[in-house]
Amino acid sequence: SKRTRLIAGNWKMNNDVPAAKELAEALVEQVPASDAVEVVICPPTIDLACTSHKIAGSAIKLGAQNVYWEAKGAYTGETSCDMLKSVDATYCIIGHSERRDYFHETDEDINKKAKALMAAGITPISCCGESLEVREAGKHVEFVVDQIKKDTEGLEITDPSKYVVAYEPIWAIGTGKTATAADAQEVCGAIRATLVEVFGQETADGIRILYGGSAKPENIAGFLAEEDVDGALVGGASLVAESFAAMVEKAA
Ligand code: G2H
Repeated sequence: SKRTRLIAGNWKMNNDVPAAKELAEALVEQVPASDAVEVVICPPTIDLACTSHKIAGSAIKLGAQNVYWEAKGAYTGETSCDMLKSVDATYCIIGHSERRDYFHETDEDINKKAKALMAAGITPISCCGESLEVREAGKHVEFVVDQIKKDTEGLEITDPSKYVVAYEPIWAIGTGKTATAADAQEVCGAIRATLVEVFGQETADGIRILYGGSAKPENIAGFLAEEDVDGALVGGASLVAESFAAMVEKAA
């Protein structure tokens, strides 16, 4: 397709500073460089600076897992876009289902984060996805379409390679239960159609849509073979250098 694939590792709340340095070093050694695939790792906030230092000069790019939309001030515990830029982070995950569930993030919050990141020149990886309950009710497509509309409201996208969507069915996250490639394509196709409605065909054609949820070396090729799946957001398998490198290799 006309889109460069993207494999992003979401370390979640794993790896202290020494462990992050070690994993970053192993990734620099093992992840193959290829023009066909962009590679991003998203360590915890406390690891961003040391990881950035370790991957400098390699083909691996840095992303954060969260951001706050205000520029600075009395927001205890939060991290601004400029702070992310100061460690050369060029991507940031927003709206992961764990943040929606455990930290009560709303589509409105996610929309504000996307706007702040894009104004700062950082590429959002904006997550969406339905629960098991919604899927069993057969309402997964309309649920995700509604999230996309709310999360993208009022966004102006000039470079479609600088806005990324990740579809992560919540029932497939960290559970070992994967959606089938056809399940992923059904929703990713509907996401693309919604992006066409919101931004027009040309922009929508350039936006990467990732699949997430127990993606691993054994199943990634099946997802990538689908028309509207342009990469993966990888949790568990991104914590082992060999596995993450193998996934990049399969995408290259
Ligand atoms: C979904 C995914 C990465 P895992 O949360 O964001 O995690 O691959 O462990 O299911």
